[in-house]
Amino acid sequence: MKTLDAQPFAYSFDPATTALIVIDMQRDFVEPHGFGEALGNDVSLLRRAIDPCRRLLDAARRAGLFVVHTREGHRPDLSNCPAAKLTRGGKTFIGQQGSMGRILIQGEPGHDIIPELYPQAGEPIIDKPGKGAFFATDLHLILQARGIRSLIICGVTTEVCVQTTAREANDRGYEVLIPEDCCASYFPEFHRAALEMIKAQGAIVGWVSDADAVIDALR
Ligand code: TIU
Repeated sequence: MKTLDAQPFAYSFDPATTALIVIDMQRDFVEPHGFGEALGNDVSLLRRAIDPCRRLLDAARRAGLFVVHTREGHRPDLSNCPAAKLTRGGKTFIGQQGSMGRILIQGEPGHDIIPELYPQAGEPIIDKPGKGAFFATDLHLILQARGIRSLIICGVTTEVCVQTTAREANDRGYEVLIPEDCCASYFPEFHRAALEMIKAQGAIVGWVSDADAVIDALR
């Protein structure tokens, strides 16, 4: 077992039953001219998470942790995009043409993971139609087959896909740890509030720490 300083109290995990999940570090969210920017957001706020994620990903790979990546997106014919989701976003809609291809559509350049955090062979990529990584995907099955019990969750955005995935994981019986500098939001106050909610009431959803603490524990 490895133990690290975390909030609201120390967190222990067994690397053999722990997976690192990198949520939606896609060009559409993190790079200029994608979905995130089209929604009116400043992507530089999300780019802060790239370097901590990169360092943690390197450490996790060295320590032999199971690594999983997710991407949010839809089929080109939009058949797995609910009408309620298609109409959101103000002036920009899923499936519209952007400068990195059709927005949040599988197979388009903007849908892919940023080069800095690109998956390696053997690291599953979960394509998900929703915000949570467990909804309408085989993630739970893949984790169960590997005997995974604890998740370290990174990625974007903190209060949307990271938080939704953390809550889904908690309800499925996983321990959840979020390194706060490895996730980010277009709204820094939402990032802070989401992490407060997760660790409140004695880690009601999970624990919060940072990249350096997890990397030290993995050494
Ligand atoms: N818009 C926003 O903050 N997030 C998303 O739409 N998806 C994810 O968080 N991945």
